[in-house]
Formats: sequence, structure tokens, C-alpha cells
Amino acid sequence: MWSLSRRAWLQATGFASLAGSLVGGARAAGQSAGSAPHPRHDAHVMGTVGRTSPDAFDATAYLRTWNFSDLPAEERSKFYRETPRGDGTLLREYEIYAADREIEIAPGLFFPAWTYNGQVPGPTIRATEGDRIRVTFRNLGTHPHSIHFHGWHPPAMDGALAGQEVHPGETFVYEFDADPFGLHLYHCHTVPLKRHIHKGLYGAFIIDPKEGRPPADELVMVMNAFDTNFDVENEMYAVNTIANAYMHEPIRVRVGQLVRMYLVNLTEFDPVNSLHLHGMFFDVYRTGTSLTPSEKTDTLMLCQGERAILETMFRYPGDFMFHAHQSEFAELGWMGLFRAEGAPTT
Ligand SMILES: [Cu+2]
Repeated sequence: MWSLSRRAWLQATGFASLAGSLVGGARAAGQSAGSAPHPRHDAHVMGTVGRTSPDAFDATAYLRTWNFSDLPAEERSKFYRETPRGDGTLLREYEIYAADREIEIAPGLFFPAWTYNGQVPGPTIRATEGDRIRVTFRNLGTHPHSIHFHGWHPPAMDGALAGQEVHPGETFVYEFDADPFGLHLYHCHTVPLKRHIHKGLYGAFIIDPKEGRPPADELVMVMNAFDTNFDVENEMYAVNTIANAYMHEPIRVRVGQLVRMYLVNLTEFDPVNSLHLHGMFFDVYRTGTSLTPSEKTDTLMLCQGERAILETMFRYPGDFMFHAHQSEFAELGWMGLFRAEGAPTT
């Protein structure tokens, strides 16, 4: 079991950006009063050193996976099936289970998570407005859990009311219509809630409008964080669990192609999280159900549980940084790169 203070953890995992700053500061202090006190940053490599194993969780594959689309057909059918209905909609059936599992959240750093289907975030669930969703939930973990979906559903399907927790070894079937369209989420709603969510029981839930959205390269991005020493404060922040995953393996996009990010904030213990994208602006469709963007910005702040769909088009090839605009979060793992390829559009 890891039990590290924030500072010890930084040192242990080699967060070079902070280490570089400290080295630079020491050098600056040694300079004469007359010289410019500008710190040097010789070792200014941002982020973690080394890689996590992609065998257990592949952060790049997660971006573009929904309804278990990463699995071969036969394997996929064990977890996801769709059946046409008479009215043109689909019955979408999911097999979701809760399981305790140690997950690697930074190179060599393991967190004792509670997971949906062995991964954090859980599998992305995606339907079209009007579809029927049926989720068979098995609790294979050691604590009571549930699944609480955002969106319209009757109270019996809420997963949050008294007596609705699913005990270890038990099964419950959630069934409801996909309504309304928008970017939603799902999470465990068993008390103590902050612990059950923070341990990793959450995922993205996308409902597409019937008429669809314009074609785009679509990415699921869940802002999350981990309290590795259980002091009700996070030691590590990320988008999609693994610190700096996309610094090491930039998200590849095409210049001139519409990029749509499904951004969900499931950070526990901090009231807000944010995303800032370098070198461009994006359209924002905030939590709700609308096809009209509410703003055009380069920085977005979301409260815990809030979501936003972001759309943009890269104009120039090259690397574009994105990160939480809370500097502390960024330096504790929540930073990545887009790598745009293709000829400039302007
Ligand atoms: Cu739970």
C-alpha cells in the first residue's frame, strides 16, 4: 500500500518540472545581487519519467472507445449487444461489473481502485436519443456499490436511494430510455459518496441527438485525480487517469478536421477542475442538451460532475499543449499534448 505525502510522491516519481524549478531556484540564489535573478531550467522536462503498462489500461485507446468498440466482435458481445426495435431505435445491453483492482496511475505507482470492468474511468456508454438502455450490473467487489446514471429515469433506476446499493455478489438490472441527448456521466452513488467516486467508480455516458452531430474525430476525456495516501487531498491529477499519458504519447489529430472532445469532470476533493488548450479557441456545449454552443473560449472551468463538449479545428501542424489551468494540477500530472498533422489551413 502506498502512503506518500504530496512532496515525497513528487520526488519518488521524478516530476522533473518541479525538480527543475527547485534546481533553478537554488542556482539563482547563489548568484550575485547585481545579476538578473532569473532561474535556470536546465532539467525542465515536464511530467513523469517512464511509462505505465498499456496492457491494463491504454489511455490512447480509451479516448476513442465506446460501447466496448476496442474488443474483437466475439469478446465484445459478452459486454455489449444491440438489437433493433420496431420504431427504428436500438435496445443496447451492457454487462458492467464492479471489481477491486490495483491500477497504475503513474509509472510504478499503483492505486487500490474500485473499478467498473477493471478500468478507471469505466467503459464509455454511448447511445442515441430514444434508444433503450439495459445495464446488468454485477457487484464482484468487496463493498456495496451501484450505478447512478444522469438523465431521465424513474426513481427505481436511480441507484442512489435508500436500499438501492447492490451488495457484493448481487446483481441489479438498470433499464431506462436514453434521454435527453447530451454528454452525461455515471457513477457509484453508495455512501460515503466521495470515497466511492474517488476510488474510481465513474464513466462517461454519451447520448447522441437523433439527427447526429457533424462528423468529427471524437475523444473522451475524463478529468480525474487520486488521493494516494487517503488524507482527503489529491496527490495526482490527470485526464483519463494516467499522469501525463498524453505528454508521452500525444493525441494525434488532423489539421483542418473537426475535433470533438467529450470532457467530464470527476475530480473528487477539489471543487473545480479546468482545461486550457494552447494556440486556439474552441466552441463549448456545456452540461445540458443543446446543439448551440454557449461560448467560444480557450479555458473552461467545470465543477465536479459538470461536463462540456468542446469543438475545434486545428489550423496549424505541430504540438499543442493542454492542461488544467490550476498550475498545481498541471504539475501533478494533468498536462498533455495534441499533435496535429497535415498542411496548415491558413
Ligand atoms: Cu461504490
